[in-house]
Amino acid sequence: MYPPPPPAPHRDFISVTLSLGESYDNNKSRRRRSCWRKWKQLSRLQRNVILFLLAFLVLCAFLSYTHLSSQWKALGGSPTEGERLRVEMPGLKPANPPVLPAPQKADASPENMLTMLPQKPWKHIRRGPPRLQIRAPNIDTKDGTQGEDKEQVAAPRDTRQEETPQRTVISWRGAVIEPEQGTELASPLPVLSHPGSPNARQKGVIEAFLHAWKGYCKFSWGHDELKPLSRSFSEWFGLGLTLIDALDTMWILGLKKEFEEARNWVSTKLNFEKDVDVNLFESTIRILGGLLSAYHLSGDSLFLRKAEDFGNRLMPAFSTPSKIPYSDVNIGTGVAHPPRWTSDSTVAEVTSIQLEFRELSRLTGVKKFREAVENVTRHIHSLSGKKDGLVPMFINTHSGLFTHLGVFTLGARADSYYEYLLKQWIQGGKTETQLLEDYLAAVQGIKAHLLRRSEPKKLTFVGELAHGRFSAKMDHLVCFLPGTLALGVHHGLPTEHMELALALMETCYQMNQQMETGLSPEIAHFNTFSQPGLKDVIVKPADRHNLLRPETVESLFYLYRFTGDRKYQDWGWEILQSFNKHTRVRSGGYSSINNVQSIHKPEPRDKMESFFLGETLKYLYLLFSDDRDLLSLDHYVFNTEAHPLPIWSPV
Ligand code: DMJ
Repeated sequence: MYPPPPPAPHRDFISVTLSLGESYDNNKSRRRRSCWRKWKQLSRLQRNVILFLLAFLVLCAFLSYTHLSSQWKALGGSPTEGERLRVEMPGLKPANPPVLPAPQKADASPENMLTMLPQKPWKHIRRGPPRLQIRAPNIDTKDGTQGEDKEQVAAPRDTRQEETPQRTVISWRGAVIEPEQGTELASPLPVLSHPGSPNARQKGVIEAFLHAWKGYCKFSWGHDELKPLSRSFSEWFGLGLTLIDALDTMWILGLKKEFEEARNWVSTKLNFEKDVDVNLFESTIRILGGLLSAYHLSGDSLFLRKAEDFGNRLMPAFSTPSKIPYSDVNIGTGVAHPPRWTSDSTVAEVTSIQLEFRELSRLTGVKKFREAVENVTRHIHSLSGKKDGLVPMFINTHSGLFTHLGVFTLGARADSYYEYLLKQWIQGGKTETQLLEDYLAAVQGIKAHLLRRSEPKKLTFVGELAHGRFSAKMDHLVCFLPGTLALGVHHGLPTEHMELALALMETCYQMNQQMETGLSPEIAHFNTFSQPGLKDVIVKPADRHNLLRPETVESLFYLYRFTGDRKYQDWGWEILQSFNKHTRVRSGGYSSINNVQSIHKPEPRDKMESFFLGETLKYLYLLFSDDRDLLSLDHYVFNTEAHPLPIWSPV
């Protein structure tokens, strides 16, 4: 009924039969016979495939053996687990690849794809040992005869030891910046051993300092600021601000007698149990910073005790809904508050107290100091409202959000945010990569949005941006930037930052040099159009005052340290002479002036700011030194008030 099935096509199969549980028969000849019978039953193709597989296995076994034995010989021992795995699994990557992993993405914009590798060191500066004696903290070396508090502070502990910093790699525009290893306590604490006799220019600074100090001692001893013309004083916090700000300068300049007298005042008269409001930022950078530096340089634990007391009194400022601190705190009552007209704080103020509180934490072992300020850093790191790393000028203490969005400056209210990103990264032994990321992003933001060139000299300047509109206005405060950029390059950041530093240094010098008095105005505007007879720097009547600020000479100090170019010393010398000519008051002290464009009527304002002694004269003295180990920048980082703090030693 059905057609017969078609003949089956001929096929060869390789069949593998696993016969489990077959009983063992000890009859060898029977087993041999049945194997042979089975072999004969296989087709030719089946037999060839089996023979080929066997030959391949033998070859593999032989090759593996020779490779392994040569590796063992080379290592002189048996293979490690990792090596065994790599032999067995050739695709496995080595645990420690000899090259760094591909740089992580920092900014995907095409302009940021420029290659920066390899990092060329900028005219390498010898990084010798610091000119410091290393000795244990001096627990009350002073006699304490004036009834000072003899209570001992807890021995410095390294709170950071509890953490093992992660070794991560940051990339920026293709540059790979590898953080250094973790940090350890810089203990025993270093003490400055005073170097040989000062040179002629340094003597000029000492003379200026002593003249300023004479006025302070005569007319305002123990008060905040000297009013040199009226031969009196002004109070801001009522805490001997100038005296504390000047302590480490006296130590560095070798003014031992003056230092000793000031130290006695701190010991017997400085009392923080006072119903007085202080500005958190200003008092941190000047008082806390000043006391910590005095402690490090002198080794006198009095200063650390005072610093810890003061730090504790500032802590209520951080008790806000957002943990972004209020601008002011009463150190007697512990009541903190924002300014009367707003609940905002200034961004530079809340981000430029970290070096000091972190150091206080490290020295005392009290974690809350560090935690409070690092909360702020973390919060701002992840906050929106920035423009390519540039931050707005205000932040709200309730919401924790930036306010007054869209206005960007490197001047007042934002300046030291950028400075402290870099300096904290350095302080912490270059392990905190978020700080570095933010700093590098900000430098790119400056380049992308704030740089222009003036006419006729084509000076590079840093302007401001307000809601997309560029303004050719640059505060003298911005002149911290060349020094900070150069410091970054010294610590391994892209050498292109140095090009910008050199250009901006020239600009800051011109801001002084193009004025009749040789002193910079508080704010400069730059001429960006080519018009005959116009200079690069234009000054508006309201901006032509000079407050004896340090920023130009601060940057000159860094630039001279890193380049060795003596023109920077010469520029600093010119500026010191201009201060002497136009701001010096005969009876003692120096005064800020109203008009840098008039040599006949500079109009003294009758005030000597504490930073003239704390910063301006200190940076000038260091600028004129040819000893790179005098407060070596590999061992110290200066806070924004020029108080040197130790870099936590790399392990
Ligand atoms: C100082 O108190 C500090 O340098 C601060 O960062 C800016 N203002 C003055 C000096 O100009």
